[in-house]
Amino acid sequence: MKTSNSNKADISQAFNSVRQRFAEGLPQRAAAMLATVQQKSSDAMLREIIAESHKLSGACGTFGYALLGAMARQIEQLAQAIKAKAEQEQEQAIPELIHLVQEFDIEAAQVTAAILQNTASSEQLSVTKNSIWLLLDNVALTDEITEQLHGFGMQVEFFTNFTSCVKRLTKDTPLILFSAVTLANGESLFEQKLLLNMLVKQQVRLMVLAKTDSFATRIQAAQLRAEAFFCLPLDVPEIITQISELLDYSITNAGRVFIVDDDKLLAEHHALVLAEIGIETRINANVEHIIEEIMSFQPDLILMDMYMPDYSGAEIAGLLRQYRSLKRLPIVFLSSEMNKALQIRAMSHGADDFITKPIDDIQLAQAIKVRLARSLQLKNLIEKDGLTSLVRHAAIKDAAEMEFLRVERTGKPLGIVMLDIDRFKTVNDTYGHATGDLVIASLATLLRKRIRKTDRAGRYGGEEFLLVLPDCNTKQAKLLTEQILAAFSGLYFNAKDQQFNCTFSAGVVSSGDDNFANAAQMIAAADKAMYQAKESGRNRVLHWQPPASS
Ligand code: GH3
Ligand code: MG
Repeated sequence: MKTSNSNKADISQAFNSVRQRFAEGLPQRAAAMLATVQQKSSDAMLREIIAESHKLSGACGTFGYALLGAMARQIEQLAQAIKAKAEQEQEQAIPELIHLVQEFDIEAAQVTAAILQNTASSEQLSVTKNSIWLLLDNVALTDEITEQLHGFGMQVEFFTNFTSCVKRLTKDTPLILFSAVTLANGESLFEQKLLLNMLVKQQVRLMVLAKTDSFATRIQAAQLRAEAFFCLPLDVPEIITQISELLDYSITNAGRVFIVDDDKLLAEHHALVLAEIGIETRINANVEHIIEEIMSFQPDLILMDMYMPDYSGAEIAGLLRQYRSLKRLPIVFLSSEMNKALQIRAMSHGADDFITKPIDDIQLAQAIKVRLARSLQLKNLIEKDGLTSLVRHAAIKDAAEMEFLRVERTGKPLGIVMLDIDRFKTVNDTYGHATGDLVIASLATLLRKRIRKTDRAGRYGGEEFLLVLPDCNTKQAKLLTEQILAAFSGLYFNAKDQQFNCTFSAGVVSSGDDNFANAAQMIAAADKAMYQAKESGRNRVLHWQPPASS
């Protein structure tokens, strides 16, 4: 009985893995079919389309992608019908065929995106909207951005005029609209009242592309709450980074608030109010353990009552500021208007701000939300690297040390991965530094997409990255890194009319592999394994082996 169950499990696992590989290859097959159908109409072209769509419709059905299967069948039938027509009539029917293949291409990208998210982590399953709409009339640019975004499993739709975008908005909502300020026909985004209203109502985040950089245009964009402003010539990696940042932020992070209040009921009430707007909270359980509690929760802001019987809020703020890693953590006091003198004293102890009581729930939530957003923004600017939006060397090392301390408390293994792009110098030398930057930014985006919410990724050096994976043993860390490697080597970059891809080498270690004294030793071990991966041929993930005892 047991055997047959485990057999079944094996078979279903194997099936899933094949299904996944099929899905991963779909976008490329769809893209190839699109390229074929866009060639000059000929019998050979049609035969190719018929053969490929026939194969795809069968396989899609087998693997449970019914819609894609049906779409492929439609393509096949139309191509058959066109092939049967006289040559002069064929020409007219081709646009419809191209249209069907384009739709297939978009749907295939979406299916793959969903699969990638499933394998990335179960937490990402809850992600519903991952879509970006592009409103541009520059076809080459649209293609370039779309291709990049598809590579990261994002869903992209594009529009070439404002009206079609408005129509679509009545049916669906993207997370982000990336729109040109003016179109070639003279229409301006700023005049599209209906569209702009819909964006506000549906809480779509707006990024704009202007032809030139001017104060007046920037102010107008700011009035529309555009969150990013780009000009020609476009820095595509920068756009991708900002889009992925906005997405990550919208999906995962409304920030965390740590509440310190001796009145437990009040603290719980505040926690509920903040939870309502998606902010994660934790209440200080024991003031004498406050440092440990803060270190383990990693809040983005502290909300503290100023008057507490045992210790004043100002004293506790002073205590927190003695810890280097807590020096920048914003502390907001709840205090009454009466006590200006006390407020000033609290400021001198390192308080950042006051929210004056009495305050109703909505005001409190709004007040915290605004401060939190600002604080996250500043934290990002300080800690994050501009090209990749990942935390920098010092911050990722700090994160590793912090997680290492947690291992001692929880006993759960910590995985550390060091990875470095292979022969990256050649990429720079062959395709230029800007393309090299694009490769780095792409790997960063992929890392962010592929790791769990509790994992951390940092840019350790130029083309070197560090992953910090709590509750992850060597085997799991290796598997994850291998999946990332497979996805990365499947990303194709275009430069100088050529297509190329890259690989990386990685070293993996887990806290259980040896008696490590700190995270720095684990990082050194991961680094060593990474160099062994380089020496043994690159494009691989090796785990650290303790030196053979003599
Ligand atoms: P290996 O497979 O052994 O890692 O070879 P490699 O060529 O990747 O390694 P090497 O260390 O010789 O070269 C790394 C290059 O990465 C050198 C450096 O100029 C480049 N680099 C570092 N940071 C950046 C960056 O931010 N952008 C770009 N475009 N290049 C960078
Ligand atoms: Mg390298």
